[in-house]
Amino acid sequence: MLYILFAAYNEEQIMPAFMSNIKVEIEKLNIDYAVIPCTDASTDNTAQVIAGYKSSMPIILLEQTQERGLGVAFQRTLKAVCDVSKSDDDIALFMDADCTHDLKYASPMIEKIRAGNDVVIASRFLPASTTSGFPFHRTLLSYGASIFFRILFPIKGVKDYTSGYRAYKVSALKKAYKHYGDELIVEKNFCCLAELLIKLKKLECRFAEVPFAYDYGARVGGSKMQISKLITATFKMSWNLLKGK
Ligand SMILES: Nc1nc2c(ncn2[C@@H]2O[C@H](COP(=O)(O)OP(=O)(O)O)[C@@H](O)[C@H]2O)c(=O)[nH]1
Ligand SMILES: [Mg+2]
Repeated sequence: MLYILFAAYNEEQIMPAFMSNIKVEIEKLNIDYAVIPCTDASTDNTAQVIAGYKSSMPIILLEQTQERGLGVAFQRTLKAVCDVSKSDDDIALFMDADCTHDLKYASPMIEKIRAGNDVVIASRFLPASTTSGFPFHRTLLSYGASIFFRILFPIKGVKDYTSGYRAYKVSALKKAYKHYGDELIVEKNFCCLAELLIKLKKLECRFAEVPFAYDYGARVGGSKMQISKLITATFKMSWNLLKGK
C-alpha cells in the first residue's frame, strides 16, 4: 500500500490540479493507495476542495487544529500513517502540495525502498539533479543547509537534508515512534524535515537519494517558508540535538 502524505496551508488555488494529478499519476503505478493530507489551520477552502475528491480516491483528511506550521502537519500525517498502516511493506510518500514535486519520481523512490532502504530522498544535490526557478536566496539557503547538516550530522547516503519530497518505509516510522514517542518531531516549522532524518539516523535506518528535477517556478502562490524564523530555529534545533547526542 502506498500512502501519499502532504501538508497544505492555504493552497486552495492549486489543489484541483494537484489532486487530479495524484489520481492520474498514482493510478498508473498500479498500486493500492490512500491520500493523507493535513490542512490544519488553513483559512481558505483547501480542506473543502480536498474533501470534494473523497468519492474518487481514498482520503484521510486531517484538519481542524488552531496550530500552524509544517512541523505540526508533518507530525500529524506521519502519526496517521502509522495508525492506519497494516503491513510492514507499506510506503509513505511525503510531498509538497504545490505541484513542484513531480510524481514521476514516485516510482524510482518506491523501488529504492523495496531494495531495502528506509528513507529515500528526492535530492537536489546528485550529479543528475537539476533545479530551476528558485530565487537566489533560496538556492543559497538550501546549499548552506546541506553543508551545515553534512558537517554536524553526517548521514551515509544523504546530501539533501531539507527536501520534503521523500519516501519512508512505514515500519521505520513506527519504530521511530516507538523509540521517541511524541518527541519524534518537536520542531513546528520547516526544521522538522532535517530533525526527522537526524533522529532516524540514530535508529540505524538506511538512507538513499534519487536525482530530482525541481522546478520551483511551477509554484502557484508564494512559499509558506518563514526564512528568518527558520534559520534561528535551525541553529537552536542543532544545538539541542548535538547536546542530546
Ligand atoms: N498544513 C500546513 N501546511 C503547510 C504549512 N506551512 C507550509 N505548508 C505546506 O508545506 C508544503 C511546503 O511549503 P512551501 O511553501 O511549498 O515551501 P517551499 O517549497 O520550500 O517554498 C506546502 O505544501 C505548504 O502548503 C502549515 O503551517 N500548515
Ligand atoms: Mg513547495
